[in-house]
This record gives sequence, C-alpha cells and structure tokens, in this order.
Amino acid sequence: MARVSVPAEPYAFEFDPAATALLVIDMQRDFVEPGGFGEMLGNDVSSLRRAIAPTRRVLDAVRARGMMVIHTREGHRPDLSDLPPTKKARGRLACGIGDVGPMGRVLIRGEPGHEIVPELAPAPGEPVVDKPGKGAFYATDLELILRERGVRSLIVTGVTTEVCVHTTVREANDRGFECLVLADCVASYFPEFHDAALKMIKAQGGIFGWVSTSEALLGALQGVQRKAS
Ligand code: TIU
Repeated sequence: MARVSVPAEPYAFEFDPAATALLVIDMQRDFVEPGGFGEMLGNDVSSLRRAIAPTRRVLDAVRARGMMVIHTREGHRPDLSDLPPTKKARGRLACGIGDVGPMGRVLIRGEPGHEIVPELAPAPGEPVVDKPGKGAFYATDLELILRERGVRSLIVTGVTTEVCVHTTVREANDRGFECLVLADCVASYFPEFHDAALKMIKAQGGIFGWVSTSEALLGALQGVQRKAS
C-alpha cells in the first residue's frame, strides 16, 4: 500500500497504513473520570478529558480505513499477585491500588474504574492489552501481537504523556517500532510535564519518535481509501 506522509516534528512521519496500529493507552475511568484513582491522587482530571474528543476522531478515521487498533489498560489481578509491593506502597496512600474506592477496587482488572471510558470503548476484535506496569510492552503480549500482524509503526494516544505514554514510546523505539505521538490525543495532569515530554520525544532528530496532531493525521488519512463496509 502507498505510504502516507503526516506533517510532524522533527520531520514528516511516513507510514504504511497496513503496517501501522493506533495505540490507545490507559484511557480508563480510574485516570480520566472524576472520582477515580487519578483524582484521588490529587489531580484535576479535566486536563486528561481534553484528549477524548480528538482521540475519538482518530479512532473513527483509522477504523474506517481498516487499520489496526490496540487498547491498553493499567491494572492488576484481583489477588494482587502481579503487583510489586513497592508499587503498592508508593505514595503512602490511604486508598491505593487494590483498595476499595468510589469506582471499585483501584486499578484492579474487572472493576468499574478499570474500564475504558465509554467514548473510546474498544470495538469487537480490537485487542485490549492489560499491563501491570507503566510501559505497555513490559510483561504483556503486545510485542507478539504487533509482530504477528506485521506492524512496524505506531500512532500513539492516551494518558499520561510523561508516564505510561512516554514509557511505552521508549519501549517501542528500542524494539524498532516507529512512533508518532499525537499531541492533542495525549494528556497529563501536569501541563509542564506534558510539554517537556513531547519535546523529549522529538528532540535530537526524533530520538524517541515524532510528534504531530490529530488534525494533521486526519488530513493525511483523507488520501487513504476507506474500506468497504
Ligand atoms: N497510565 C498512566 O500514565 N498511569 C499513571 O499512573 N499515570 C500517572 O500520571 N499517575
């Protein structure tokens, strides 16, 4: 298939839609909705919610072109057997991972807070990768799924920019995947960390990858034929 070119920094990002997956990282209620874990950590979730609408537009566009979509969720087994005690202890929280919060047990698979927000709900057939760490490659079958599907490029969205998005982009880059991060489809509780994290990705000739916007990607996808429905 013809390669697509997206205006990006530090220079245009080129990808083959058949070898590219959209990665939607951790858009779960615990991080994004009022009353979840993110808010319990003292954060204002409104800055994260701004990523929902543009990510939805990107989801619609890539689905319409038959491109692969993969969702991730950060969370742990109900018996906490995959939760390092150090992660459990971090922050000395009154209500931390595994404890019962307003959306069920915090960051536990199967609980209401662990679900992806309804606006970005996975479609049938889209893989959902449950990850115990910040990076989506650590202790998951994400790399196996990508290699089996012949994926070489990732369009990256989700939260938070400097934590799970950054860790995942670094992991992907070291494994030889090319990453385009959409600045308006990733978000942080801390604007200054968001800005710095994006600068780090595109600095030094794109040391970890490329940065662009949903608008630029949607414009580039206009030239890609929609799949017959
Ligand atoms: N998904 C993700 O980024 N997990 C976090 O815990 N992020 C924070 O910024 N806390």
